[in-house]
Amino acid sequence: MTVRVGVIGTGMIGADHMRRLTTVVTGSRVVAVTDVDAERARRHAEHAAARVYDNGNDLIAADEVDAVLVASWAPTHEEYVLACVAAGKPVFCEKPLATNQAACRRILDAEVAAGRRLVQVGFMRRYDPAYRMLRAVLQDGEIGAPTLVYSVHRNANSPADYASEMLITDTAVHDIDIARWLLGEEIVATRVLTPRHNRRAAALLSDPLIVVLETESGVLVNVEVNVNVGYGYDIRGEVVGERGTVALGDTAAVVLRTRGQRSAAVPADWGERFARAYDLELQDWADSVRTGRATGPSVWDGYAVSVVSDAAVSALHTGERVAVRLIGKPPFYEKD
Ligand code: NAD
Ligand code: ISE
Repeated sequence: MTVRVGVIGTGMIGADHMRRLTTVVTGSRVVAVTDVDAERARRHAEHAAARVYDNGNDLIAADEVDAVLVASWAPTHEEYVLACVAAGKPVFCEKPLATNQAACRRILDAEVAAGRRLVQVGFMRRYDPAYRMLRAVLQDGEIGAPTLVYSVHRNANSPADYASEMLITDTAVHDIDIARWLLGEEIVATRVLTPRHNRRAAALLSDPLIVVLETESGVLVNVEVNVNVGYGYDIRGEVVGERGTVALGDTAAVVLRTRGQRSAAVPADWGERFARAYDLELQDWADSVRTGRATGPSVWDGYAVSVVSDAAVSALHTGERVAVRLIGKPPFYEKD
């Protein structure tokens, strides 16, 4: 069976995901497209030979659409994901699942009421081969029990309309999710520290930030969010254990040595750094739609990350340590 996908939002990542679903992923085809920028939707639909819909709700309801990929702006995610769940259609939603914990909770409750996994969230780092190897080392027990995690998330530039809270809600959400996944435990509290402002960033943007996360067992996760570093897209991660450490390796395919210098390229952006991870996450999603067995980042992961990110936004505003309170447990479905 070929999964017939409808795509909502054909901006930067939506268009790239369309290309993947059309030319990289096996067993999927994009049949329907919509965007509030109708011209953009038409242009991308033409490449994929897909039909253009006037709006997301019509696309979700269409008989020709088996599953939906939501890559529109974050404030629109809740409405579309809820509509997919109500229609019983599997949905891949780009991060964040929704803009706050109350909205994520509504989606979680809706999926639980539907009684089966329908939602996958776009936390693609879980599919990155390097992060997977790092997690395997941790699980082998090679470095002993973890005590500290360092996570560096640097972007070359941030968009002009970026607000300080977005360093957390749009960027650090990846680090929050990967820390939970690597350590296999939830975050219980957070603090946010604000170093001197990077003058490359907009005057009112609190950039960079240090987000400190505390886990259930007492591991401290130190996240540097730094979104105007200019030199490229730099993602680093290291876990310190009781008798060793494990860190992500360098991403460069080659290292140049010449004129007394040694150099290696830094990826330009997320599209380059995580290209393979995006391929694997969408292949996994398409496979899960076909088999009915979903294993990717779940609605619970989307909810848990949003509770932490809401707490971190509050910590940014107050300067206080803020406790994280998750309500309930990851849902269990008979079919899982
Ligand atoms: P973008 O602005 O380039 O694209 C968003 C598109 O959605 C635009 O074309 C816009 O016209 C369209 N849109 C907005 N509201 C809509 C609506 N109601 N219905 C249909 N279309 C609508 O943004 P982007 O960078 O592609 O980001 C989109 C989403 O993907 C965001 O949630 C973002 O956080 C996420 N994202 C994830 C990653 C990742 O690494 N996983 C990377 C980039 C973006
Ligand atoms: C973007 O939306 C992403 O999700 C990228 O992975 C992240 O690095 C970037 O900061 C976000 O703006």
